[in-house]
Amino acid sequence: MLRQRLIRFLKENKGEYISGQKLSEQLNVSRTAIWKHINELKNEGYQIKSHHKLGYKLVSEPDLLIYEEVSPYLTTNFIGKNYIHKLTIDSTNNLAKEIASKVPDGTVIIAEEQSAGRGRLGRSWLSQKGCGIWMSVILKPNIQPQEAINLTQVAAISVVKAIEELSHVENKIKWPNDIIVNNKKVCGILTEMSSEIDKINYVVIGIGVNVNCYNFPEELKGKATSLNLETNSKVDRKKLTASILNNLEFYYNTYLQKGFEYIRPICIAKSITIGREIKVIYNEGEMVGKAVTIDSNGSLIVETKEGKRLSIMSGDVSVRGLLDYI
Ligand code: BT5
Repeated sequence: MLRQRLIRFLKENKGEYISGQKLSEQLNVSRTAIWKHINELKNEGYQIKSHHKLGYKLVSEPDLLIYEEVSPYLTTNFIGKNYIHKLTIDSTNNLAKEIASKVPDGTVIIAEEQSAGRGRLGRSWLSQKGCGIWMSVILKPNIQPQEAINLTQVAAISVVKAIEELSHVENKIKWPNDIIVNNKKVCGILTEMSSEIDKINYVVIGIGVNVNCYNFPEELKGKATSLNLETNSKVDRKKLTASILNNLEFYYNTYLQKGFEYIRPICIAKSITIGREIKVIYNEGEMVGKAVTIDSNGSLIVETKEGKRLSIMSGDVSVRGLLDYI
């Protein structure tokens, strides 16, 4: 694509003028086409200086999670090869579900802002403009539908590793789908699926990370945080997005090839839930016990006061001393 090649070329020569003539020769298009694309890029937030004799000089790129900005850091083979970026959207998971059957495995949908971001069980997910990573990944694994819950764990460890790489802050998984930094939630994962009895059509993994967000509404102040707030420094959203996707592809492949057993130790090591008293809320009621481990299916094993061991596949878990333990 011309646009991508133009951006790459400008970036390679960042801070230096390149003549329109040279650009048109290198990219094999007319100078008018270059001029048109440069204007488009300027409208999108690229700061490009134009000089009638010297040509064009890239001064800075916008803080947008567009493909051209994220892909230089991507090392994946299939995740993110098809990449859809929106400035604003209701929910990336909604669009993902709409198009999943028509797009390739590994398609990524990412938005700068969601007007109706969703959590589990009809809850909402605050997704303010330009400060977080709000994205969905469409996967088409050849596994049984009941195994799909493991993919939430695969995504969770991928986010944990990416945050460690980019932000060097300790972060842990509150089983099954929250990432916690300093006792507050920095990321939530929403996995949705379309399946038949023994076949998955697709899985959508929705990942929301508060990266450089500061203004949380009153009702979230005690329980939500961002990487920026916890580390006092701005985190590069582009690199973090790519790192989450790179890690996701790695752990997803590992899971598919070697099974959950292979990633289970990481899930356990990175769990903030295990070893603590928890309350599990089901449809039918609630239960208090100690989280002891994650078993080979990815279920959380809870031991009651009476010493009875129960295995929990899903449900709302609150951890004593954390967030919303009531
Ligand atoms: C989740 O649900 O944590 C799943 C969040 C998934 C969000 C991603 S963003 C991209 C994709 N598109 C979507 O529409 N969704 C996915 P749950 O465990 O049910 O937690 C929801 C609860 O987290 C809410 O009821 C709030 O209490 C809290 N919450 C809402 N927004 C938050 C935020 N930005 N940061 C931290 N906590 C938040």
